[in-house]
Amino acid sequence: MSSARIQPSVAAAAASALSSTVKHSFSFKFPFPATATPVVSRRCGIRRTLTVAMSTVASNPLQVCVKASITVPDKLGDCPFCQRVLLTMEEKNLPYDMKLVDLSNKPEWFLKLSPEGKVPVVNFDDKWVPDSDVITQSLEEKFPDPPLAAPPEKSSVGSKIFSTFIGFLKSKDPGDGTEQALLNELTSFDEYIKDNGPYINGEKVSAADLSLGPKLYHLEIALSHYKSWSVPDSLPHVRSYMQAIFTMDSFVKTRALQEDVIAGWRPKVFG
Ligand SMILES: N[C@@H](CCC(=O)N[C@@H](CS)C(=O)NCC(=O)O)C(=O)O
Repeated sequence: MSSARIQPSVAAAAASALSSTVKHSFSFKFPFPATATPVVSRRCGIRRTLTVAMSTVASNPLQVCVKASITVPDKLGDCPFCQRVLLTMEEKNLPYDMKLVDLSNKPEWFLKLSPEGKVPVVNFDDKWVPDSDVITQSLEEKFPDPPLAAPPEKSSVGSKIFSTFIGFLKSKDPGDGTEQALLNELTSFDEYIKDNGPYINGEKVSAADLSLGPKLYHLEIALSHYKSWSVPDSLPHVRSYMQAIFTMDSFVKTRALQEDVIAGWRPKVFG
């Protein structure tokens, strides 16, 4: 998909020109050049990045609250569930408007629309909906084209990798079996991809990959940093799968900064 982001140098002009909802389609004319830099506007204490995706479907951008970076101002943060939702919107060519939320100091406006205080939350028909499972399901129902749903038996492929990764990351005892538990899950996944790949649902990327991909990205960065560990060469299909997902345009556009992933896991490692 093509996308346009608006330069910070014109942010002030853009912020006054654009309301909180940016209406656009292919016919929308930007008064300034499209670049890969986000626009950040501040209004009523709401820090907002306007990301404008050109879609063949002319519709209002979806409003999505996501975690803000803790290392760089006004950047997307390191929430794999937020990235899953953003990836789904990107793959469905849906325009969206991100609201960056500082989770270490949750603003009042955010707690009003997300009483649990969690991201992601997305506004559908004037209702704020939490939970990436629910949000991605709703996106599939409301915007079925292109279809991303995988059959239920495939949706759970690789689903234990994230929890076993966290177990190993937190472990302080090299002999407690947590590394082996992760290796077992990765080995099953390697065999699955070898027989069914290159993606979980076969030839095409599906919602199952958009859920697992961000978690593998966290696994790679956090285990490399905190344990000097990487997916072994003996699991080539996992490695090529990760490479394929991490280099997708939509993934590159929505991924967290490495510094944020490292900082985000620090309390789990040392806490
Ligand atoms: N099951 C939820 C999990 C969302 C979640 O745990 N988000 C984290 C950020 S990665 C969060 O908002 N944490 C804030 C908090 O717990 O205070 C989903 O899939 O959306």
